[in-house]
Amino acid sequence: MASKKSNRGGLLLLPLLVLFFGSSFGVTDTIRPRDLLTSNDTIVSGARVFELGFFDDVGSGIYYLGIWFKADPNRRAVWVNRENPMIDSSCTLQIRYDGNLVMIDRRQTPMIVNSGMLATNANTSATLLDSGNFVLEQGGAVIWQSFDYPTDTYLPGMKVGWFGLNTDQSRIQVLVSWMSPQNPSRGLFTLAVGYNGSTKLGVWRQDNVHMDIGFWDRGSFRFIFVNTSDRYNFSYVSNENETYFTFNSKGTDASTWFVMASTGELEEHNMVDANGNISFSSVSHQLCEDSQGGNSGKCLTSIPSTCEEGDDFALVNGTMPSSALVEISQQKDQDLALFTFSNIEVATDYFAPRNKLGEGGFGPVYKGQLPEGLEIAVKRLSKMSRQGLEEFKNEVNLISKLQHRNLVRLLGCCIEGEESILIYEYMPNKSLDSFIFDPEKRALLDWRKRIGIIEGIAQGILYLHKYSRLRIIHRDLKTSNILLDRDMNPKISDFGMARIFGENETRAKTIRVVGTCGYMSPEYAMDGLFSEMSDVFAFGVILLEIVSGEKNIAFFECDHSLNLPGKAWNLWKEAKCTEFMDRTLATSCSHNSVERLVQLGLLCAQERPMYRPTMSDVVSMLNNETIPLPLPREPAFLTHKMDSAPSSRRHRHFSASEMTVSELCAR
Ligand SMILES: *[C@@H]1O[C@H](CO)[C@@H](O)[C@H](O)[C@H]1NC(C)=O
Ligand SMILES: *[C@@H]1O[C@H](CO)[C@@H](O)[C@H](O)[C@H]1NC(C)=O
Ligand SMILES: *[C@@H]1O[C@H](CO)[C@@H](O)[C@H](O)[C@H]1NC(C)=O
Ligand SMILES: *[C@@H]1O[C@H](CO)[C@@H](O)[C@H](O)[C@H]1NC(C)=O
Ligand SMILES: *[C@@H]1O[C@H](CO)[C@@H](O)[C@H](O)[C@H]1NC(C)=O
Ligand SMILES: *[C@@H]1O[C@H](CO)[C@@H](O)[C@H](O)[C@H]1NC(C)=O
Ligand SMILES: *[C@@H]1O[C@H](CO)[C@@H](O)[C@H](O)[C@H]1NC(C)=O
Ligand SMILES: *[C@@H]1O[C@H](CO)[C@@H](O)[C@H](O)[C@H]1NC(C)=O
Ligand SMILES: *[C@@H]1O[C@H](CO)[C@@H](O)[C@H](O)[C@H]1NC(C)=O
Ligand SMILES: *[C@@H]1O[C@H](CO)[C@@H](O)[C@H](O)[C@H]1NC(C)=O
Ligand SMILES: *[C@H]1O[C@H](CO)[C@@H](O)[C@H](O)[C@H]1NC(C)=O
Repeated sequence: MASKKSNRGGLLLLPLLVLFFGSSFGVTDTIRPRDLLTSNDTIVSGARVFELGFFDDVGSGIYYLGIWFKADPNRRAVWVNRENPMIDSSCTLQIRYDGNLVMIDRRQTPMIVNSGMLATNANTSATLLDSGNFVLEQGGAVIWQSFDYPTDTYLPGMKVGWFGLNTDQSRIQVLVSWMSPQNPSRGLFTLAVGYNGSTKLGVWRQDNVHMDIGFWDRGSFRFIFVNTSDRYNFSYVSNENETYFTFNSKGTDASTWFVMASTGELEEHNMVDANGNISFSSVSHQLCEDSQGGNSGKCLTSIPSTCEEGDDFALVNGTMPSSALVEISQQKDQDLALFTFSNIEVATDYFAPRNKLGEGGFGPVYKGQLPEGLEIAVKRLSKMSRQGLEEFKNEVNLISKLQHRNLVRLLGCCIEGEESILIYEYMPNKSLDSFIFDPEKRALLDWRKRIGIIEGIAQGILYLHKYSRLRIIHRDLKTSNILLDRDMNPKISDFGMARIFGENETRAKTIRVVGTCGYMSPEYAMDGLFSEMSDVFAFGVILLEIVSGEKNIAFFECDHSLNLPGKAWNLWKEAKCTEFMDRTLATSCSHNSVERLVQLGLLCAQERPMYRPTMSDVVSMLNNETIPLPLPREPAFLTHKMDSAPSSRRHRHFSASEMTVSELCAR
């Protein structure tokens, strides 16, 4: 309770004032033994920020003990003792003979406010602090505080999370919405941190439908659907004893707090005026209503996010224009938007060649437009020998739940007859390769943008590897699979494809091999072994391509010329990384950071998987310039060790597919 002693200047006058005004609490912030707070009395924190007292649930005759902003004319409570409603205005609050804070109404049954932590002697006092925390102290030490028992309001300094882990008194601290805007009893929605070291904040509905709304991302908190404002500053703590989020307000005259509203929205409120004018602004972190819930276009910004084991999700209703939404199943396990084939035909003008965006590893991609104007990318999967419709649907359904800002969002699918089609959000700026390898457009990506892109890609892969339940290995990371949104943020595409097609099918004739030679790790290309480390390898190559603006060529193609890691190694060794760098970056880069990135790229592209960092290492190294990088080893394929690879092996692995080796790896 660091803030405890602040702003309590009026305290010394207290005995005098009490003498004059009897039981009036208007000028004190503390309740002591023998004080009696009636339903007409309040106490006010030292700097008059908060007020505590009883308030009534209009017209119902029910009184609750609560805390509200002193300046709030509506006295909307930010904390309520919701478990103990008082049944009439005769209610009082006092410190009992045993030191506990009790409320009594005409039933004459004392309700202990600090029931979570009882006093052990009578030497207690209860003080309302300017943070909004109401603390019960015994012998000078805080034994109970309202901040440990939040209601629906997340005030600066409050913690939401898990405590006392590994003890027999572990507890979870959450926000639970009011039943209705007037009724403070427990409502349907809970704001909580996921179990077991989760870095995510989510909203749970009573029926266990759950949606992540924000997450801890390299030292800062991000809301998934709304840009995090700069008014507040979250911190995240996770260790063997506790996992929680807390936040404070930045600046002096602004205050921000959050309310888990009875509608399921998480509202962001701001006090903008030190004069005491409270202005409310609310952000739309809301849980989608399901089809029973009325409906409306209310959750346009809400989409279900990554699921945890055993969780179900709200339907994605309202995220798709209704006319395109041909079927949204109402069953819990099917929350994917299904489109009819004729919808897709209309959207793409019957797959008109002019709408073709490109040819991905799994089939052509078309641009489409839904009647409401939403632009989509339509991937028409090559005819495939599917295991079965249901399995395919399940798989797509799982993939559609992966949500990360560095992954292209899968909006839905269409399965009809021979057709299997995936519908994605449309990325106006095409793919990364269309910029970095283009003599003109490469200049549009300065050093800072490239760093941002590298970091974004790393985040996306880390999410696939580590944080998503599916633990996806992409297996076909390359610059043409990194798409760029309106603001040039990178988004990984095709991330669930390896999974959808299944391991065996990725090697089948009709489908191109997963992996593109320049990005394939030696162990994958030669022996078909893949792991997270093969993605790390591909990431290393992509990183070097982004820095140099040059395309890599596969190690088995480089009979004469040096491949990109080889070239990077030679220049890095001689501390000439700026020669490796894309010339257009000369004015915008910083020398040290070029050096460091090239070294990181080399580490990722090490021949042996055991020498490569994991994706979380990569993210830390990108994030924190002071983390020392290990020294890379000489890339093996530079020394032509790989030349000894028998050509029959190559034959075995590549001839079985129709992968266009020569096209992709043009000498
Ligand atoms: C509270 O104030 C009202 C109006 O002044 C008065 O009628 C009522 O008796 C008071 N109640 C208590 C418990 O003092
Ligand atoms: C009560 O607590 C105060 C500190 O808050 C301490 O100074 C005092 O000695 C205590 N009294 C008794 C009787 O324990
Ligand atoms: C919690 O997470 C750790 C590390 O991820 C894991 O080893 C452990 O089994 C998890 N515990 C539970 C109860 O899920
Ligand atoms: C937030 O959104 C605004 C406008 O869309 C944009 O200019 C700004 O860069 C965004 N901030 C962050 C941190 O993404
Ligand atoms: C954010 O909060 C942390 C922890 O309280 C603090 O160390 C840091 O200085 C704060 N940052 C800003 C910009 O207020
Ligand atoms: C966890 O709690 C134990 C027992 O109170 C303490 O010894 C240990 O230092 C705590 N660990 C952390 C990381 O705070
Ligand atoms: C804001 O506060 C000032 C000073 O107290 C007051 O004059 C003004 O009317 C208030 N504005 C609103 C919208 O309440
Ligand atoms: C990215 O796309 C947006 C929207 O189409 C466009 O305004 C912007 O100019 C593009 N950026 C670049 C660098 O081409
Ligand atoms: C893949 O093929 C191998 C060898 O043909 C077979 O043993 C294995 O069961 C197949 N795996 C799947 C998932 O079909
Ligand atoms: C960066 O890394 C150094 C060395 O490992 C560590 O001491 C420091 O705390 C890290 N900084 C941040 C912000 O994580
Ligand atoms: C959501 O789905 C329900 C039931 O399928 C439908 O009645 C409602 O119109 C849909 N809402 C939107 C915005 O598409």
